[in-house]
Amino acid sequence: MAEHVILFTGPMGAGKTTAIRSLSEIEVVSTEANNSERHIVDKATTTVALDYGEILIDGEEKVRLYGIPGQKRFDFMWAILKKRAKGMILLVNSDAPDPIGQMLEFIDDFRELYDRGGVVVGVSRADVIAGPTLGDFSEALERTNPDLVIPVFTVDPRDRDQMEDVLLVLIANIEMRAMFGMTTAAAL
Ligand SMILES: Nc1nc2c(ncn2[C@@H]2O[C@H](COP(=O)(O)OP(=O)(O)OP(=O)(O)O)[C@@H](O)[C@H]2O)c(=O)[nH]1
Ligand SMILES: [Mg+2]
Repeated sequence: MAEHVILFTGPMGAGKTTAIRSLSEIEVVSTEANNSERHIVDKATTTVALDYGEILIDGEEKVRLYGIPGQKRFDFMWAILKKRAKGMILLVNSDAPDPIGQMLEFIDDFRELYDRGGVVVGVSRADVIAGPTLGDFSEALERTNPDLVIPVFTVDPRDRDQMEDVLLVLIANIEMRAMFGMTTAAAL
């Protein structure tokens, strides 16, 4: 059975845990703790280690969904989680202080997931604040990483159908790049 390992990355409050809960067909493993940084992102809990869920695509391809903690102080988990993943959904919330800067930082930090599979960007919380446009995100990507092809979408992580569309675009992208020999192998 074909299998994919996808990592959800992005800053605190972008909706990684929410997205995995929307998509997963098994009970999600979460590691939420009280958020002591409510002055930065006002929500009750934050991920301190990882999220894990699973979904079957087309009834035969198992997709393992992992989420990172957004806070940098837990970035030791980033190194562990990025080892096996072969693709990334990078969520960036429109209401982050510098959403485009955040996106570019995460692309740099998780660049190997592009090389191994592929990356899509989902801009969340676009209903909360009128932040940069999708064009602004794409232009910044093209300017800083002209060799990468990364689709950018607006997405609401609370909406299962929207998340599934983004996931299917990523999987198609990964499979296409693998078929053309454009990807590298993951470390074991
Ligand atoms: N209005 C609105 N709310 C959203 C949207 N996306 C996510 N949210 C809410 O924003 C919050 C996101 O929280 P989490 O899913 O915990 O975010 P996270 O990325 O896992 O954050 P950390 O684990 O702390 O890094 C939740 O309360 C969601 O319901 C959106 O597009 N619109
Ligand atoms: Mg989380």
